[in-house]
Amino acid sequence: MSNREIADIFENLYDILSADEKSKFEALAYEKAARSIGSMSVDVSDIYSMEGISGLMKIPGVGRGIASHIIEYLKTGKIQKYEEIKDKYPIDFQNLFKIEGFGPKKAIILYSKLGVKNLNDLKKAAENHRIRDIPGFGEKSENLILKNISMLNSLGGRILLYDGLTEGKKIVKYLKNSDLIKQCMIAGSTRRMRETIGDIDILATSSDNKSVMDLFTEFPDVKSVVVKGDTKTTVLLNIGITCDLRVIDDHSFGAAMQYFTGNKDHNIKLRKISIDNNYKLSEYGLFYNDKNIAYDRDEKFIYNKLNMDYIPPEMREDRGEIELALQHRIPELIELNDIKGDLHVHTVESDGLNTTAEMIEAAINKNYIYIAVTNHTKSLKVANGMSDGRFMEYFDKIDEIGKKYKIKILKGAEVDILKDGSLDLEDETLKRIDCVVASVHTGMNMPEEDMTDRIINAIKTNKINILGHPTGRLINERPPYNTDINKISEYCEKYKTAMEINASPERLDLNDENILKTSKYNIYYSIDTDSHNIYGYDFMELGVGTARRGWLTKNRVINTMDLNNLIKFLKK
Ligand code: DGT
Ligand code: CA
Ligand code: CA
Ligand code: ZN
Repeated sequence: MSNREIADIFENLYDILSADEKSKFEALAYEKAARSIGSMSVDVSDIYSMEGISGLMKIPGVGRGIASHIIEYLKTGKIQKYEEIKDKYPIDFQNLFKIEGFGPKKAIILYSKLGVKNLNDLKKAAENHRIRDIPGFGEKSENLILKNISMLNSLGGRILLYDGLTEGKKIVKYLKNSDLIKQCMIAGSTRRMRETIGDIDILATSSDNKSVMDLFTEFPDVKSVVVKGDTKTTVLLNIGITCDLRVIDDHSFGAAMQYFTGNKDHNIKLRKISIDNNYKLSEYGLFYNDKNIAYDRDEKFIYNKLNMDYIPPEMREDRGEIELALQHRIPELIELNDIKGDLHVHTVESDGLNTTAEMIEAAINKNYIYIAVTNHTKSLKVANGMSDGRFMEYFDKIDEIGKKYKIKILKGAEVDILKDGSLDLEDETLKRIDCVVASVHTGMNMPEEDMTDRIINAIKTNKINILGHPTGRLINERPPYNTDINKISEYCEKYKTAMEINASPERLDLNDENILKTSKYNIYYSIDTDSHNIYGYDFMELGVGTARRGWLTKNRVINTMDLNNLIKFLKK
C-alpha cells in the first residue's frame, strides 16, 4: 500500500511550499491530492496498473503533474522534486513544530536567515539573541522559544505515559461529547502503554471532518495549531507535546486502529505476513483480490485472518509476539480488573499526605479486598521514617482501625535496605509485620557487584516479601542502580521474594524489559502504586500496562490472589 507514504510526502510538500507566497497555489494542490489519496481505500498502485495515468487523474485533486509524481514514486520509491526540496531545506520540521506557534513559514525564515535546521540550532540562535531582530519574531517570541526548548529538553522531547494517557483520555472524552463523532480512540505509543510518549495519536470517525477538526483545535489545552487539514490535524498541547488527530472512514476503523497503534516494526512484519498470504494490509483494510474483507471489522478479525492470535496493543513491539501469535501461544495477559489490592501505600505517619483512614476508604472505593500500609523506616529521615517504637504503636492503631472495615489492612513497612544489606528494623518489629517491602533509597551509586550483594544479602534475611522498585531508576531523571538483575532474580526465586512493579508514573520499575528478562525465573511480582495520597491509587493502570508489556499473566502477580492465598504467600 503506497497511499499513506505518498500522502505523507504530499503533505510535507504542502508544509514547505505553503511557506512561500509564490508557491501557495502549488502547495494547495499538493494538499488537496494528499487529502484524497490519504482517504482512499483503493491502492493507487492498483489504479495505475489497471488504468494507467488516466486512472490516476480521475482521483479528485490529481492532475497530470501530480499523477506523474505518483507514477514516479511507484516506479522509483522517490519523488525527485521532494528530494530536491529536502536538499534545499534540510530542516527537521517535525521537531521544530513542537515549539509553540512554529509552522513551516517560521521554520523556513529562520533557516534562510540564520541557518537553523533543528532544535539545537534554534536554541543557540535564541541564546545568542539573534532571533529578536528577524522581522515577525521579536524579543517576546525569542524568550518563548527558549522557554519551550528548555521544557522539551527536560523531558527529552517525550513525556511520561501518565501525562500522555491522562491528556489523551481527556481529548477523547471531549471529542466524544459532541454529536459529530461515531468512534474515537487513542492509538500509538499511548495505547501500547509505552513508558514515555513522543506524541499522542487519536483516531476518530465522523461524517463531518471539518467540524471535528474545528472542535479539536478549539480544545482548551491546545497551545497552537501546527497543521490543520481535513483528514489529519496536529496541535501542540500545553503539556509540551503534539497530538495528531486523524479522521478516517468509519468502515476502516479496525484496520486504522491496527495501523496507527503500531509500533512500526510490528506493522512491517504484519504487512509482510499478509503478502505471504495473498492479502494486502493497510490502514484502510485487509484486501483480498481488491476486496476489503476487513470492512466494518475489528483488529481481532485482521489478526485471526492472518492465522494469528489477537495480539494485545501492549505486546506490539516486535519482540517475538508475532511468532508467538502464529503458534497460537499469546498468553492471557493480566488485566486491571484482576487486581485485588495494593501492597505499597504510605500515610501521614511517614511522608504520605492522607491519614490511614482516608487511604483505607479510598482503597474501598477501588473495590480492593486488602491493602498493606507500608511507611518508611527510621534511617530515611527525609521521608520522616518511623522508629521501631513508632511502628509498634502504629500497629496497635491499625489493629484497632481494622475492626471497623471489611477490607483487610495488612500491617506493613517499606524497610530501607542499608548499605550492608541489613534491614532497617529490629527483628521484633519485623515479626509483627504482615507484608515487608524492602527498598534501596540511599548510596545508590555503588559498583555493580556491591549493589548486587547488598540486595541479595537483604533477600537472604528471608524477611522480605517484596523487593521495592528493584532498579531505582526515575524516568528521564536518574539511571538504574548497577545490579546483576539475573542474579537477584535467582535469589528472589529461592526466597519467595516478589519483585515489585512500582506503578508511580516516574518509576515504572521494574520496566517492561526487565519483566521480560526476569520472568524466565520462577518468581512472582507485586504491582503497587507506592501511593502517597488517595489519588495515587489511580496509577495501578500504569503498573498493569507495564506488566502487560512484560507479557505477564495474572497468576504471576501476588496482588491478584484472594486474601487467603496472599497471606499464605506472605508467610512463605
Ligand atoms: P511515539 O509517538 O514516538 O511515542 O511512538 P508512536 O509509536 O506513537 O509513533 P508515531 O506517533 O510516529 O506513529 C504512530 C503509529 O503509526 C506507529 O506506531 C505506527 C504507525 N506508523 C507511523 N508511521 C509509519 C510508517 O512509516 N510505516 C508504518 N508501517 N507504520 C507507521
Ligand atoms: Ca505517537
Ligand atoms: Ca503521531
Ligand atoms: Zn521507596
